[in-house]
Amino acid sequence: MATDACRAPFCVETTAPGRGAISVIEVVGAAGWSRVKKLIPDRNFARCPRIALVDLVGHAGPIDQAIVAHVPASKSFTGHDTVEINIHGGPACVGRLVDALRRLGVPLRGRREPALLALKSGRLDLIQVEALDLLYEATTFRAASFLMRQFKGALSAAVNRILRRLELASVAAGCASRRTVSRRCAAILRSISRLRATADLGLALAEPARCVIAGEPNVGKSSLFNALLAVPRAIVDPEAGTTRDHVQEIASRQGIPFMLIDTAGVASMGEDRRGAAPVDDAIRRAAEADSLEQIRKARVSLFVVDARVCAAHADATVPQSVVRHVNAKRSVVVVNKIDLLNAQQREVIAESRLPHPAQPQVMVSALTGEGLDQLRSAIVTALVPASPPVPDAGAGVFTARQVRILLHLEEAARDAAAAAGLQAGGTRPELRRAIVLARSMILGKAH
Ligand SMILES: Nc1nc2c(ncn2[C@@H]2O[C@H](COP(=O)(O)OP(=O)(O)O)[C@@H](O)[C@H]2O)c(=O)[nH]1
Ligand SMILES: [Mg+2]
Repeated sequence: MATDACRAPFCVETTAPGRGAISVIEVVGAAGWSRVKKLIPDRNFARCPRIALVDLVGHAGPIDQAIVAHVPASKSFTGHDTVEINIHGGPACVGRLVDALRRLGVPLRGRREPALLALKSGRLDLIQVEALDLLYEATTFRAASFLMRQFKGALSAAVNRILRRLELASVAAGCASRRTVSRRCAAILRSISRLRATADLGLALAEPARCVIAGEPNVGKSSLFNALLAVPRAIVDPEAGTTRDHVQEIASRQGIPFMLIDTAGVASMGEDRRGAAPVDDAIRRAAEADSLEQIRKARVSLFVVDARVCAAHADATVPQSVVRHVNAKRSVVVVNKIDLLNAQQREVIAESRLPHPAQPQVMVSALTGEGLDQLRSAIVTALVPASPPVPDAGAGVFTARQVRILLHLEEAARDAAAAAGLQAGGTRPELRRAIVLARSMILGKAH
């Protein structure tokens, strides 16, 4: 197949940029091998071994000692001739090699390029490419093994099974009875719905959801952030307004990763700011604006309130400016500093529901660690609200694109089931639409 890669080789930095013992640069494309050989002055190498330790020398002098491996098109995962170059890690060696390759007509491209090439040559489907992309970034073992299963084709196989059943139902629509076609469509619809139910967990595993810690200054947000991470990452101080820029770190619970974000917080409306220096006030306003932006972007919000304030007046806890941004389903009210309360005060707070009755409320002490386990569980429940059939065992939906197509597919299957109840042959347009959708889910064709 004459593709771009055959005509114009390119290279990618497979390993993450930065310092490391080894960096791997891949040169993809038929002409790549002959270009790389121009960097190898060793005459013995002309006998062309598949893998060798060699000195690389470019236009500006020595580049590095490298292990060079030639993977022919038939064996490479892209379906194209590939040269894998292992050099010492670090920006200097990599920079010199990339520069030398560029001068030989081998430009540097993005890390996704080989996978996209594999998609073009039919070695991978789009679902597998999506899984591979996310696998590079996986932060928990559970997420990595889930994504590896999808990379190996679990979800593609599940969608392919649905696709085959849709095709059979479409054929049956021309000859079978109304009841038979209707029953088949209903069964397909159930399979699609089951697959869609895996999305919450699949999406949560695939990428760490943003989980913001919000609330007024000094309620203990940074203390809670540190306690949940179990490292003193953010600065804690009795003085209000210590945190300004937001600070973020990946955390996880039950193998579900989330990006915990500590914010400056949002002060109560009407708070007295007289006497504040104009510069301080400007910084505080910028920090508040950033906090609100973080709340807006977050999938889950933890609204921290001071237990003593709650005990004093049960409703004056979360500023209205913050409540406006709350998605009641995906937020948790965290009553912090309960170590400072007596038993009677604790009881009063435990019975109150703030600020929405539907919101989960957890009582904690960032100082003593009390209640932190319940808080971690509450975060997981907020991330994965329903308890779906766990996709760890098999196929799972894991990108917004897949969910979008699956919703359309479900709708088409439902319409087909309804149409089949009236007339078997009437299901054909809906089934055809469903077939196109199922194919586009696997192959990424426009629908
Ligand atoms: N007693 C008690 N003090 C706490 C607790 N959490 C935080 N603090 C204190 O409250 C003050 C403000 O904490 P900080 O985390 O900086 O609050 P932030 O402004 O919301 O980030 C500090 O003096 C902390 O030591 C807690 O659970 N119990
Ligand atoms: Mg803080």
